[in-house]
Amino acid sequence: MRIYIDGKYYSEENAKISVFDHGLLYGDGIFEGIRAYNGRVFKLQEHIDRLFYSAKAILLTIPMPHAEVMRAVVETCRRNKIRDGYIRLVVTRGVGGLGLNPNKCKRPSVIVIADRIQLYPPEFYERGLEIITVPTVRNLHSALNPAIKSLNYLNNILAKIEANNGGCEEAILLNAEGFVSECTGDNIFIVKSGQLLTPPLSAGALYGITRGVVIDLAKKAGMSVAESNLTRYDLFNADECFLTGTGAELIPVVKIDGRVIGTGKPGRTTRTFVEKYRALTQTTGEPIYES
Ligand code: PXG
Repeated sequence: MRIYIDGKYYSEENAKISVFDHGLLYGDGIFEGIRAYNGRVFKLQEHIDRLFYSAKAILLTIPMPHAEVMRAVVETCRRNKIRDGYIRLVVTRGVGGLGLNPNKCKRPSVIVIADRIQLYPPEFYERGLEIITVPTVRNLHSALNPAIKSLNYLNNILAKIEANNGGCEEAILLNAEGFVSECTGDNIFIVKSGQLLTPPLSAGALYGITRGVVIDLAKKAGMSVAESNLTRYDLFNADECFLTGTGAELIPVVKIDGRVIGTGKPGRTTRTFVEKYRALTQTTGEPIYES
């Protein structure tokens, strides 16, 4: 495997960063998780835009322009002969001292890892997931805005541990007001009386790229879509529920906190979105290889 770090490509053994990098010392940095399908990088522009938005929010200057970051992602895929894969793009604050002052970090580091994708088991999609609400509350947007895809994922990790301890793969996080925000690595949607509903960003959700694609697909299909605050009660009484994320794509949810959702099987609307999303991933994106 060849890994991109600051303009150079290294073998797995030699791809190393300093123990003084503030990405390690303080979780001071940002990242993106991107997928490649069928020789193309899916929604690359959107991921790079979000990376730059995250950077702006934490006053981090990415030391290269958008186009160059895009080229680094595509070139890393090419050098690793990726057609279908998973790309992790990381920007750290860089090497500094043992104090938290980021001004001591002279140059942020840009890292691109492109690997084969570890797909979720097919039964997740066929049967649907059972998920639970966990005690860990979503970060306050006035403290650390969950819209920032930062290297500090402890809020999500704690929720994931609590889900796992409860025998579930995924957790629903509520925000401090008790409204549904999202899951640990996925956005959440419900279908109710023909309408598609998902929490707004102000509820503590990440501006998910898969979320955006699903909203567009729904609007194109003439479906009513609303970004509105949802309570657990709304989830329990939904006709259908599903999660969206780059890694997961769309996963149906069939049980929440012991309540069966809809018929207890993946719903028809959810299955339609799964098919449309998969078709899009196979036919669109930034080409990795010259055609
Ligand atoms: N919420 C959170 C907190 C996330 O981290 C999403 C929603 C979905 O966003 P996208 O843009 O992917 O639709 C994410 C994204 C992983 C992995 O390795 C996690 C994500 C993306 C890719 C891989 O678990 N999370």
